[in-house]
Amino acid sequence: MQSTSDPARFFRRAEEELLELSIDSQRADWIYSTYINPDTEELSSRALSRLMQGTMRLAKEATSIPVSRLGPEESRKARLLRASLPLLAPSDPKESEEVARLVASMQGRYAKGKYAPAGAKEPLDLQALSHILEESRDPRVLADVWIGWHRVGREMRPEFERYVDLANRGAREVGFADTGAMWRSRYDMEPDAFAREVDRLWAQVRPFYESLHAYTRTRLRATYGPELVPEKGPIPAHLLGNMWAQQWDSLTPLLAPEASDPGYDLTKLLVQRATTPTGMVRFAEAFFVSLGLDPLPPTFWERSMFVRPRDREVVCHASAWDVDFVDDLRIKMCIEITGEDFATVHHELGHNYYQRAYGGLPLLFRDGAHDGFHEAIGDTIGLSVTPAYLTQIGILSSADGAGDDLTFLLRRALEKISFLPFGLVVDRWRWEVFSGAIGPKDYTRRWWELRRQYQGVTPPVPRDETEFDPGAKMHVAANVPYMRYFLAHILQFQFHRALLQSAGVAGPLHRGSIYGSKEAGRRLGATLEMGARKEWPDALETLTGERSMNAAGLLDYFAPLRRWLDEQNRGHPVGW
Ligand code: X8Z
Ligand code: ZN
Repeated sequence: MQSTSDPARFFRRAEEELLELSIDSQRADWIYSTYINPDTEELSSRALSRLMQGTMRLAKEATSIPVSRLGPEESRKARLLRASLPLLAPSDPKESEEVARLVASMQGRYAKGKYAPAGAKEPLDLQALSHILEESRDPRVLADVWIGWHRVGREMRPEFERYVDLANRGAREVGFADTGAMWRSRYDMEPDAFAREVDRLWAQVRPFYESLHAYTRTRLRATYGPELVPEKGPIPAHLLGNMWAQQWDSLTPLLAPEASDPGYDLTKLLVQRATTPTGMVRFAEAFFVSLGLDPLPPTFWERSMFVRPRDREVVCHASAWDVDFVDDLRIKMCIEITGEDFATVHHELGHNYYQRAYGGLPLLFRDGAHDGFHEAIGDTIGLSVTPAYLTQIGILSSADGAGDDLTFLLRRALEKISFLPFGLVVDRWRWEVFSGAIGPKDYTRRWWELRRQYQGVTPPVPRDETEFDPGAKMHVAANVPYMRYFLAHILQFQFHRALLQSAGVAGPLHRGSIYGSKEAGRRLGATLEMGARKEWPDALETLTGERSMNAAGLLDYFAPLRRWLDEQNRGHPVGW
């Protein structure tokens, strides 16, 4: 038992202990994620279990300190401590190890998932299956690949049911209604108020999404015929160029108007100039350095995983790490030389630069202002990857052509706007699961009800409860909260607009880049350094001058496309 009679001393000790447990857990998790086998699975589960138990004990002790004895920073620490992990286990060590093992096992199943489509010589992994979804226009091939991948969820189902039960009991021990309420408590407002906040933001962007959806449906109907694509109803999810229909930009060639100038193809340009995986990361680092931030430490280049190893199973889903919570920064990614991965390396380095900027704060403040900020930083930089920027750094030559504004915006909207309802659905579903509003016999049914309601998509074939389709998404299998990405997709445009302004860049938002702007870099740096020390409206104000999240930047960015889409939709039904 640590003494709680001196709050300052209690938090100093608690943070010391947590740091040690967290580093142990990170190291074990890194080894597991880059070399999946039964031993690493066991070691990482045990380290996570110890971290959960320590966190649980300290969180309980912190609540026993009378509120009147806590200074403002200490009461913030006490609040953050209770919800510092996305998973808490019951304090019984057996159950704590069990839930840690369940999550490691589900994540491992997902990472090792494979399917051999009809005619393939060998089973393909998710990356290879995803390429088929992006490139093929044969609906039978698309359905086969889609159905094949979704089998990965099946074996997880019993594990998932048990994990929900154990995780909820852990969250309840520290006073949350359930794990979903614990996740929603991380936004400096009541969990219910946060749910309303998300609805408010969705209402701002929904009409635009519906417009994009209607246009996409009309074009897909022309491609695949009225038997497959209804005039008024939802779009079959396997036709949208992505396993979860969360990002439709691979359909750009199909959806761009005939007379349009698509301009350059970033994938081709990168391949032509023989860009290496390390080279991709160097480009992203150079952007941050142009803003006045420091280059990444040598250990980043030595310890990161940039490519899929040939001889072992790894978690390929991209992630950014700070193993010692100071500057042992790393990314883990199976980089391919594509425009999509070019964006993803910027996304990941956004996490690393954030981690480094807050690395000097007390441990409990070493986090984003909220997790949507964390996800938005690298994407904000990605919005500055414009044709003018690519020309400036020599990737694009004047001969390649920058393309027209409309096609550029359409591609961006298919990448970012299509994502919004998916970003919302994953945790709307999980919040209901954790609260008990839906039970195991309704998991898959409710998943599709929500996906139909928000995204306007349907599965290629009827689904039933022998399937577990949510488990075919990494963040569900690995217990990673998802609402952060919805927030980030709105925030990044708010950030982009504000940073362009501080950089003194005028003109349309989609053409502007903050590359090389020390002033934008200062604002960004000042925000990152705040970590989670202050409530997020303070961080938002530092970055943008505003204190509430809103979609004005997003709507402004896409305004010309929005007008054009509404014109194209004239005479066609909108909605489903
Ligand atoms: O998981 C990610 C990042 C790592 S934090 C690559 N993203 C979400 C996803 O892939 O589903 C980025 C956008 C949404
Ligand atoms: Zn991320």
